[in-house]
Amino acid sequence: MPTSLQDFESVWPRIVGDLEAHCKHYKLPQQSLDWFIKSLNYNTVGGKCNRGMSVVDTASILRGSALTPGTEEYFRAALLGWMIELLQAFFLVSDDIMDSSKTRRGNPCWYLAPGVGMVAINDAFMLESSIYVLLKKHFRQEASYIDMVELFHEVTFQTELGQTCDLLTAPEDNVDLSNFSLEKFTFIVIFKTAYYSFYLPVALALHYTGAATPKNLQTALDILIPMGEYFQAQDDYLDAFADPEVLGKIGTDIQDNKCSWLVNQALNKVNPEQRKILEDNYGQKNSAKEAKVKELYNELKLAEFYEQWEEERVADLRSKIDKIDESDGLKKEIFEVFLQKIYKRSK
Ligand code: DMA
Ligand code: MG
Ligand code: MG
Ligand code: MG
Repeated sequence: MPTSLQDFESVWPRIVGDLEAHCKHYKLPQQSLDWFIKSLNYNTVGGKCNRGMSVVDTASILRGSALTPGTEEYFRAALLGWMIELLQAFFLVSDDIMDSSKTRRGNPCWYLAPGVGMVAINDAFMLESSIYVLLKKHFRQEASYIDMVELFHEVTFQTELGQTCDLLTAPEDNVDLSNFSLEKFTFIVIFKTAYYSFYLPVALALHYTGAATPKNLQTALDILIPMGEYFQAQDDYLDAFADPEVLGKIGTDIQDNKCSWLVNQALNKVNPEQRKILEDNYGQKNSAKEAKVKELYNELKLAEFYEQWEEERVADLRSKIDKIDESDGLKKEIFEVFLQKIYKRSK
């Protein structure tokens, strides 16, 4: 049985308590402490926690029985999961500023919350630094400590490379559709999403249970990177086609001139007149122009095309999972459970 969001969230107050104690040790003035705790709760809690809960679920599958909520073993696996959620919070707070987004998880983006503004930049840094405070406090004595520290550092760097490419391929003042390509799309999504969202949870669980080897980490990577690629294509599809009320965020990719899955597929399908519509309307901060692009997406039947493409990708992932050799310490179930969580998601 996978862990429940309720059990996973039940360990969060203890984590906030640890970070609070660390700040109190430095005699941080109360107003700043209250601010930090408010930012921690606003930005880290309230999402689906798929990434974080996957650490617990993967650890349970690896050891062959579910970790029991309330035990120290559960707490430590969940703590590693919450560190991914902190990393995600750091990325999202800054991503929303850079993407000029308005809402996140059904609430105003943190930088738009009353009285926050650009303090959000420092708040993002603090969310990231919190990971290493917690890792040191709870895992310093473990043989896998330095592997976990290096893993967080490397995955953070990879994500930032992805964000760099995402942002530079989407200049605000220069819409040039010939800049886009599926090759660039693939680099962007693997780096900005797949490493931290898919590889990191499983790699952490392998380190946590002491089962990590160079070989099984590589096998995990070989499946989880394409799974993350699929997940970000889904994110791009939902950006234009999902109900923002359900998704919890309002799409910005068209107005932001993003090299998204949808625009790349559109470019493959357009005739010269349709390409002109894209050129005249893509990448501008204008909702009437955004609506014209969406109209073209409908004309090109991109939603239907996406659904077909999704089936192919999922079939391909299932066949990759099927070929896993379980003798090197992995279980097919880890990847099946992960795929099940995202297949045909609506948020
Ligand atoms: C997501 O890119 C990547 C990171 C590192 C946050 P995105 O801008 O498509 O995400 P979202 O759609 O959630 O703003
Ligand atoms: Mg964004
Ligand atoms: Mg972004
Ligand atoms: Mg998106």
